[in-house]
Amino acid sequence: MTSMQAQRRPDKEKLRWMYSQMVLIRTFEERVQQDYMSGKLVGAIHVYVGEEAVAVGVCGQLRKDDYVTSTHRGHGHCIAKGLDLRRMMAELYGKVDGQCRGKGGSMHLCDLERGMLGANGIVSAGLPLACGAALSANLRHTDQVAVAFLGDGASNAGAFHESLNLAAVLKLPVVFVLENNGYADATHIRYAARVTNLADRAAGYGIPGVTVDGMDVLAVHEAAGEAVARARSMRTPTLLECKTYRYYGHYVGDAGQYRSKEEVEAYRQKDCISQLEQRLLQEGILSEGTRREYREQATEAVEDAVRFAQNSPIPGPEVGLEDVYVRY
Ligand SMILES: Cc1ncc(C[n+]2csc(CCOP(=O)(O)OP(=O)(O)O)c2C)c(N)n1
Ligand SMILES: [Mg+2]
Repeated sequence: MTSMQAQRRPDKEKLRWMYSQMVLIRTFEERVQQDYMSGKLVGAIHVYVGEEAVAVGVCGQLRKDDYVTSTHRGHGHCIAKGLDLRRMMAELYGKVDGQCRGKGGSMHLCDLERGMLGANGIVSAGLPLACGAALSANLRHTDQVAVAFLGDGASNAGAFHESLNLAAVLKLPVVFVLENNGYADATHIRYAARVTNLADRAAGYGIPGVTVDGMDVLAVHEAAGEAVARARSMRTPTLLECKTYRYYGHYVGDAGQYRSKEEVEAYRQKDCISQLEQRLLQEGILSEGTRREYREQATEAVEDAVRFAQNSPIPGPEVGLEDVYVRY
């Protein structure tokens, strides 16, 4: 896609891609949770289940050479940006064939060849990195764009405000994708902000702010298409808020007692995968058969990744100091 051709109305192929990607992310994470709880994975893990429409709707508008910075809840962003499932799983297993040779884990997944500049354990730290990537695109006179995913909690951090201002004044091609899932750990956003739509904060920096239903992948895809086109062709940043929800706790193992079963159930009723599935079945873009095929393919891909991860060796102590220092 060139700058002005950002796709707004997805064709059948793109719709099927969106469906298969959302199913793949969910299947991957359901398995990750199981394996974590049975003690096979290392480090802390935060899953994205329920929020898949945001990563897929946004990344569906990006090129391979566009940049993404992610968060501590990054599996969905990585999969939608095209990272290799085997290497991702090996990283979560702490094995030598992982993206960071097993030394990083869930919060350091990255793949520079695919523009994934990294998940990040520091809340809001991906935003300045996206500004830097976008500045480099401007200096190199390319039309690449950078997307920074962030949470509602991150939007209260200083780096958020500094990054939006910097992007506005330097005309950086960044799309700030604010995944408002209502909570920062156990704190509801109503205790932490006095605006209903966090996208309203964009006005303070003189850039467009847009709020969309983050459970609707088509709405996300359309709004992301406009924001990406604005960044590519006009170097104008956007704050795109997607209202979404995580079905599980803040981290794997968190019982999430700060919210009611009814609240979780209400969001599950609006599930992003079911919504798209119903629509595609009605429009004849999916059949019962292809629906099953996509789900089976996802299960097989995840099984394959798990086998790969299990067969990969644990890194030896000699890799401890590798990749730490760079010699110029
Ligand atoms: C700078 C910093 N402060 C606090 C934390 C601890 N912490 C990890 S995730 C999180 C909540 C983040 O909430 P949000 O940005 O809404 O993202 P979500 O978890 O909802 O995806 C906090 C406070 C951290 N990792 N980094
Ligand atoms: Mg949140």
